[in-house]
Amino acid sequence: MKKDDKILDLFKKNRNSFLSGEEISRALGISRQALWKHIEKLREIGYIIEAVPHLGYKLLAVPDKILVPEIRWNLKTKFIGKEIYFYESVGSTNNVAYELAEEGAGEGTVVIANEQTKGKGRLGRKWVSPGGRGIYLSCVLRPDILPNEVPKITLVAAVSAAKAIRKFLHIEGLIRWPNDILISDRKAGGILTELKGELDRVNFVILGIGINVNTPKSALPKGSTSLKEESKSSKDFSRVELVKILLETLEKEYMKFKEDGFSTIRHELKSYSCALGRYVSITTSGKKRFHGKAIDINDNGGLVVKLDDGSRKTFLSGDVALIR
Ligand code: BT5
Repeated sequence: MKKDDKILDLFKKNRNSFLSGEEISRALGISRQALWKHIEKLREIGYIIEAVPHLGYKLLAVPDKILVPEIRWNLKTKFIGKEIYFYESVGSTNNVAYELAEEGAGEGTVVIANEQTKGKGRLGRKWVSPGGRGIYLSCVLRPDILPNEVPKITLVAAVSAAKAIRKFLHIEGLIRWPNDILISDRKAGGILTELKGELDRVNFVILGIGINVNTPKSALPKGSTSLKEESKSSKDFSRVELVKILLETLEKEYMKFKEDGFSTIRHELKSYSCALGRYVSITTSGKKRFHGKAIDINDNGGLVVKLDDGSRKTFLSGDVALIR
């Protein structure tokens, strides 16, 4: 644990009492002067720490920001989020994570930003990422799979995001295959998976997840929504809390996928899927459009559609629009 994290940990374990400077310094093995510098640094970030002569220090309030020590505190993961890079503003967290992965960043390294100025969707599309409102994070993964299996990672992430939203808010987050998170048929989150690999080898995968948490509809593209809008809450939600749940859920689902293969994920994916049983239109990357009823998600994560002419077609990627 870093020194700042340790100080915060001590404060949080002693929420209602003062801790003397001597006690804290001793626990950390640093001088009183060094402790004072750490306290000043935490105050600059926005922590409100009371200091009373002869009594010591007490943590009064944690700032409502995305703070790495807050994400790390009590985070129940083994490798996802053990290394976290935070940026106040960045082009795209996926690009930063990609560069870090090229430099050797380990599996589970997370890049998170308060704002993205060039947030990316699939196929060169944009992801609107206003500051201070949403979650924009990317995770470096190094799965031992073939490149053609990487789309399954998107599905693992979609299940994780939908589950995390349900745990956090008890709101029904559904998955619009393959990478959209919808609430009441409106898009509240998306996933962008990129990879570096060769024909038969994956070097690394960058898994990008965007969730509109407190974002007002007015700041979002038409047809999209946020958790705050859907819950009709007047208060903002804690993005840090949701990030923690998301990272913990992602690690669990990813481990399931690595250990047991795709079958368990497929089962969950089907139960969270809003397209199954509905009449959809699906546009492939070649801009060809098909219509039919979505009937299954197969063992490879492909969407099986019964087309209007009665034939069945399995899609491995594409954009789905729900028609009825
Ligand atoms: C996605 O693409 O949905 C992938 C989104 C991934 C975003 C994360 S944030 C962290 C990481 N860093 C990045 O740079 N990206 C990832 P796609 O299925 O292509 O959807 C893109 C379309 O969604 C756009 O063309 C808009 O129509 C719509 N859209 C854009 N911003 C949105 C938002 N904030 N909420 C809902 N819909 C949005």
